[in-house]
Amino acid sequence: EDGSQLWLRYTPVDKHIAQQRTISLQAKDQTMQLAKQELESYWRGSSISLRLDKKIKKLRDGYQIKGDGTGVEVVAAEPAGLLYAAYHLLRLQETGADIEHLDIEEIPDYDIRILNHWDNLDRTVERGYAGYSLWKWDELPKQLSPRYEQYARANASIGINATVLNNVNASPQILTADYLEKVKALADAFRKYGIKVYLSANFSSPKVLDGLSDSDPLRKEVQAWWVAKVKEIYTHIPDFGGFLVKANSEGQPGPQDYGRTHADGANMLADALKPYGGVVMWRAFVYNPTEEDRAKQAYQEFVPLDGKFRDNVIIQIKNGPIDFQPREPFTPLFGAMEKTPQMVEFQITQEYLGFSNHLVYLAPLFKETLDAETYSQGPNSSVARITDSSLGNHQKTAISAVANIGEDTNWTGHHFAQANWYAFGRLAWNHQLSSEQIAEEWIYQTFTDEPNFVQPVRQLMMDSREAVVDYMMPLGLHHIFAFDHHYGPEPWGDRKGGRPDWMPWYYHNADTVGIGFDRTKSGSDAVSQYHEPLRTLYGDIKSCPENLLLWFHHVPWGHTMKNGRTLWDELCFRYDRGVQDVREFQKTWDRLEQYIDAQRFTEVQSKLKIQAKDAVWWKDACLLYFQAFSNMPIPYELERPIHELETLKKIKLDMKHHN
Ligand code: BDP
Repeated sequence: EDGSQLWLRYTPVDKHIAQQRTISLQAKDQTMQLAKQELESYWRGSSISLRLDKKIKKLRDGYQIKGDGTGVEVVAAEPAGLLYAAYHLLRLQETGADIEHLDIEEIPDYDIRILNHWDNLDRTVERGYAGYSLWKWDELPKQLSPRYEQYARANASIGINATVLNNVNASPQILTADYLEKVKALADAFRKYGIKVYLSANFSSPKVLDGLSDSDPLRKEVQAWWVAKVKEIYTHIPDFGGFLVKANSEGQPGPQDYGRTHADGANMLADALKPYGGVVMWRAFVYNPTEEDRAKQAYQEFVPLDGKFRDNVIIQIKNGPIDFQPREPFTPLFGAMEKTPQMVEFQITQEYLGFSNHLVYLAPLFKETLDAETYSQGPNSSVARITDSSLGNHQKTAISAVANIGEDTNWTGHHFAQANWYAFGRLAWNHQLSSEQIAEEWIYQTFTDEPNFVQPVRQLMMDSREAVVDYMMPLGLHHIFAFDHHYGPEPWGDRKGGRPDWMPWYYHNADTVGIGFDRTKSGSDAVSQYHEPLRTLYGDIKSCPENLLLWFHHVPWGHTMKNGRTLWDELCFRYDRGVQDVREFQKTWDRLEQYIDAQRFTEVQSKLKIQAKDAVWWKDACLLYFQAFSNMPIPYELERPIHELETLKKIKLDMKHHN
């Protein structure tokens, strides 16, 4: 067991069973045929009839399943719906549900459920920790790796229906005729699994690829270039999804290079895509090294543009206002642009969460954002309801996440990182599913249904996100990572001449008085970007949730926390708790050896050792460094540091990210 099968470890049904039941379908469509094939190979229940009824439009690409004990009837309005139903039936079977008596209707919460690959054309993956890119550009379009189809199947099995193939820091080359041939080959391989291909577009492409004097979106020549390019793409790929764009952000080109707005840029691309039904996902991840708090900048830049975007533009917004930290409040831009479709961008790849070394189950993090109340239209205005179009009436809804997939045999580097890919797909389909349920389904299908294994592993997964928050950045601390690679701690980090908003001190502000970022009215006033009652709740040190305290406040070391401890003591306890949690994960895991295969058992065991060491590294580095400001002892009942701060400061990791 090397993890290559992911959660798709179905055993083929024996001939005897197969002869006793039929899977019937009247259709030639290849997606529907695939649904039939999957059931023929693996379904152990009674006969199934699969039917397409285009009239039941409300189902979109969902399905209805009815089973009365003698047979199962599946209806969908689109071919992909039948495929998703087939995988749902197999999921029920593999998780031990009753597969004969069924009365199910499932309609996905989002139209576009999309992975963002940060894959470069040289096959390095930005912030990727599972080896090189899956896409073998040099072999394409002639040679097709078998993994393309396996990848598509895995996605389809959890309802993911779209993928952006290349990095948001996009090479213009992806839009050349040569590369479009290669992209077409991938699109062709994915199509029957219901997956549409999208591309990240470099805003300067007209200038770089065809020598136009500039890429000004208001110039006719530039607009015509995009119209022609889009036409070329659609002749290759008639169901092409559209563009994802990172513009005027971290050095990427964009409309502002020509004094134009994000809306001008997005609309030019949207107009070119419109005749084909394509969409533009325009990222709101923008910030500059100015006097203004980085956390406020996306809101300041985008809110004034509300109502100015074409209806096939969706603003893609990271879950938190800074950058995929272990914990952030939701980005206040959600719910602040009533006339503009918005989508969440999560990060499945663990850039800030221990790469593929740490076991961190991300469903609770995803749900924390989706369930977050924005109060934009009073109560019941969660991020989920804003983005799934329950509030407002948007043409197409979407949800995205940066993939953690690479060439590694087990796809994601850590066996448990597969669960985060799985969880994203399941939540994109139904954001009401609980993290526990998703974890449990995944464990059943990936490992075993043995309750003595399922229960403790589910608990371990559920505890893992709080553990990483505790040993890295408790109480609202953020971005105190080592420069650039973002793996280990570097709260002391400072680069001469470097951008302040990339330096840890910018975020923690530790001094002899206290620690934390004052985002209240007396500070950067980022709290004011939130609707009431959040503005008041976050803005008052007495009511601010403690897990976000240092995000919103600069708090004196001696401040009394809810449990009576001082802030300093509580910080020490949290770091220590994170370390103890990982130690517990190790004990839990070691007890489970008898239930699973040796390979995956030992591989996870070794990763937990790294995680335990890293947790102590984080704790010692942060506490020893902050102690120089607090001047208080680490509470004596806690384990003592085992590192010297000066030694930790010298650690240099060879973990340059590929950019
Ligand atoms: C940050 C990454 C950087 C990405 C950037 C982005 O450090 O590599 O290019 O986000 O999302 O998290 O554009």
